[in-house]
Amino acid sequence: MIDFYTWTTPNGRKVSILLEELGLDYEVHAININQGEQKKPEFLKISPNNKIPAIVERDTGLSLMESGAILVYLAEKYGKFLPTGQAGRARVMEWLMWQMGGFGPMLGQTHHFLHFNSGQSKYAEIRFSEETKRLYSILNNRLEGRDYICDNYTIADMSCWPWVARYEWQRIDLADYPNVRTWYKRLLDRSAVQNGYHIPRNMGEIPQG
Ligand SMILES: N[C@@H](CCC(=O)N[C@@H](CS)C(=O)NCC(=O)O)C(=O)O
Repeated sequence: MIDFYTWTTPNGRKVSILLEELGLDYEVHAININQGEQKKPEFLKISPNNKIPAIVERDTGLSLMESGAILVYLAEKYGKFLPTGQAGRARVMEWLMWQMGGFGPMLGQTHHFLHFNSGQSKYAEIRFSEETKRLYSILNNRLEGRDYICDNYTIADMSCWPWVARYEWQRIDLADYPNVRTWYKRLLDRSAVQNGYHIPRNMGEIPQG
């Protein structure tokens, strides 16, 4: 059994999608980051960076923060969605790191400056909007002739998909990135992705691309 601490955000959904894909038993603990619950001392013991997502494994007592680390840990432990061969594993790690270091953080800033605080800073709006479009182009190029980001469906796909699900907040028209759109819809067809999206609570219809 895994205790899963999360909220209705892309970083949380990466992990809920993997938990669903693996069919694991887990208990959801909603941490309302809009009400500052991530700053409570009891949560700090589990997540030293005061952010969701985090997991605690009941049988081992292991607690982990950082969505990328959680994805790698669970994929390795259950032997799915991360190749064991050195080259295949490296390729998935490459795209997972691309998501963790670029696609997620930059799009997160885009949400702040274009969606939540539009009009506050023209400079930031242009900077993050341009970078968002650049990153979508990179993903679109990578997906040319491919069903998934790497050779098979992996944690690299699961890490990027919930960020693309917020394309409206990013003022992105997926028609401009046809390979991303086809891939987005391919994953959207998976019941584990749909179930994972609605953790910790149902947020209405998932953007259809
Ligand atoms: N690099 C971290 C980022 C986690 C993160 O930014 N979580 C956000 C929600 S998506 C959060 O907890 N924000 C609350 C805050 O910043 O106070 C990861 O991938 O797990």
